[in-house]
Amino acid sequence: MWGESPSHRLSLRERYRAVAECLVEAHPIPELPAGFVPQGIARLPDSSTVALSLYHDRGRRASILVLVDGESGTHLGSLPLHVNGSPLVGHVGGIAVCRGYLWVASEGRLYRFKSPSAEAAIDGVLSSEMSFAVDSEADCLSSQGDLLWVGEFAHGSRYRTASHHRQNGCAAWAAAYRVDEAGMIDSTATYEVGGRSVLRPELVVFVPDQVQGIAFREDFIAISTSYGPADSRLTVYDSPLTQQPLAVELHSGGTVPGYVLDEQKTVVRMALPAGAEDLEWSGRQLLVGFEGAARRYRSRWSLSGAFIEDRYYVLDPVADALPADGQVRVRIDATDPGWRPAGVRLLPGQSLEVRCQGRITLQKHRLDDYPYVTADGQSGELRSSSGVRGPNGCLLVKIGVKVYAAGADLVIDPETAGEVQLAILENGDPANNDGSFSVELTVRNRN
Ligand SMILES: [Ca+2]
Ligand SMILES: [Ca+2]
Repeated sequence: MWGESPSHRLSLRERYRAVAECLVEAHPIPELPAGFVPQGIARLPDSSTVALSLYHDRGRRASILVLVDGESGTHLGSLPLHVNGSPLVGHVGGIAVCRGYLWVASEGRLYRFKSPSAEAAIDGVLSSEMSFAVDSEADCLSSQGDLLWVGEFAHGSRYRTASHHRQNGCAAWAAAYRVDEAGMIDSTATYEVGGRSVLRPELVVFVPDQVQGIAFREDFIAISTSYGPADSRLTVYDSPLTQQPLAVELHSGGTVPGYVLDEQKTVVRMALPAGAEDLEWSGRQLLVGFEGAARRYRSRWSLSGAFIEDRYYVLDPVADALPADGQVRVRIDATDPGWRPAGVRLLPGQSLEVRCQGRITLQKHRLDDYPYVTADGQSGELRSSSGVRGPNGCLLVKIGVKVYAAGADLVIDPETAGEVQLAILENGDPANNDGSFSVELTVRNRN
């Protein structure tokens, strides 16, 4: 009943073909028979454990965090959530891991917890001593580097967001808060919204209504939208964050940079079973949980024809949107030391091979001036950064050599992603350049 059956698998394929085609794995969500309702999802820093947050349908018991072994699907344990010694009886709509802490978004606040270990889940509770008021109901949560993205649910007049969240035809926003190395929100500026003093976000993205989950990568933003027993929708957009931002006016009078999700820039769109909730990217995989199998909804939604899903999914939805291995050849005028776009966009999970052809002699060799370049460059040997983030999210590849010889090559395996730009460090010596110098870039998909 509560577990998976072969017929279940078959009907998933029949009803949600796109999901079945990108489904990597699915494991049962624990604690549904006890009356808990799934909301948040994230992977713990050890990356093999998946955590979900659930609230209780009678609202008197502490909301819980359940830990599941991501490979076997084994339920490792359940931890009641406490705040300042009292049970957290909140909606716990989203969770994420950032700076080594587990963060829970619930009813207008972000709660910081120590990230639990599988051992800690055997008994005991998970306690938070720190929380932050944010400018929304905080219905879902995801992390992107040191940013926490807090999303909110909007629907009709019952779930209406603050007026400054509704712009450019959008019903709601997701707001980013930066977490510093000590695990504190890196913002002390506050302003008043609806009688609450909230932290000022660093940037915002305007989103449609019915958002239950939102997750950010360098290149893509994924949202899950759902309401009631109807099919949910998963939409993946090209990230608008490299565009020119709007200046969004806050209640305090200040402004914050804002971006708008562009429906024209939809990469993937697919139907999901009813009750899709919080999201999280894990590399190129996307985690999503469902609330439709909770005791609160299960029978009622079944009668309405909903597909009841009692598992969480790990999807690989952007495989088709990632470019295949490919080569680009870039000619470089060696007498011009400026930056130039290489016509390559590197995505997370990809590496870049740089192969130089032709010959170039540089006029000066002040390699010490370039912190990403080793200073012991031998003649004919390629030296470069491993890829440095530049302005507007571009990836800067500085080429620092005395002399390039044909066939010198290098693999750049960046942590980050973005447009690739190339630069020669110094002016080339015209007397020693025959103009044939070029760089061949090959993008490789890891794993
Ligand atoms: Ca929710
Ligand atoms: Ca999440």
